[in-house]
Amino acid sequence: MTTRAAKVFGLVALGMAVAGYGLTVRAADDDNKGRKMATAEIKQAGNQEDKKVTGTVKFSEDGEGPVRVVVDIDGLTPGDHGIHIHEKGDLSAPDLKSAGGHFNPGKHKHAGPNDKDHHEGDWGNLTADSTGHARMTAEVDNITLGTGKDNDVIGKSVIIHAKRDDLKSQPSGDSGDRIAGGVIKMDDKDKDKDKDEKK
Ligand SMILES: [Cu+2]
Ligand SMILES: [Zn+2]
Repeated sequence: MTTRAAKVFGLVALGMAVAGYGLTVRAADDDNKGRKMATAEIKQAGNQEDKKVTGTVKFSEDGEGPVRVVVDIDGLTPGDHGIHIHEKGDLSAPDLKSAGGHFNPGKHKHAGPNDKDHHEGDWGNLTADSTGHARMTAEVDNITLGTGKDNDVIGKSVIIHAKRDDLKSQPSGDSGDRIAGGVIKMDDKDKDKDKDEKK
């Protein structure tokens, strides 16, 4: 009994000590409750024959924080490719035109992600290396996951283009054909509970 009580006290003391340094320690269960995760599985457009573009765009958000985005794509032509969130989750057209224009609930102009005024869906360019692989991470504060607000991206799509986004041509950066895309869907929480990454 004594030993166990001492152990519990020790843990509490540790938690308080860490909190004193401005860090937040939460149990894994609490962490999962506050975290929202979504994924867009990227597949190549029906009209693209010679390339095999595949990959994922993963979204996560803790509480009210920014949305963290991790893009991981293979099968691209080396170089820059425009990448955006588009306003519709309809990828039925072989050229992906059914996805509509850039996600733009705030009625902005097309630009780069670092420009003051830009579409909520403007992520700029994804750069593929010589093997066709591209990875991009970002933290964006102008979109939300599953909130039902205007800037909720669940049910929208991520589209990758054949060419570089020039970050200025209206309405979409002159980035050419839509070569691949995926619909943004909330992850199945029960499925992800066990394989959640530890921080
Ligand atoms: Cu686009
Ligand atoms: Zn745009």
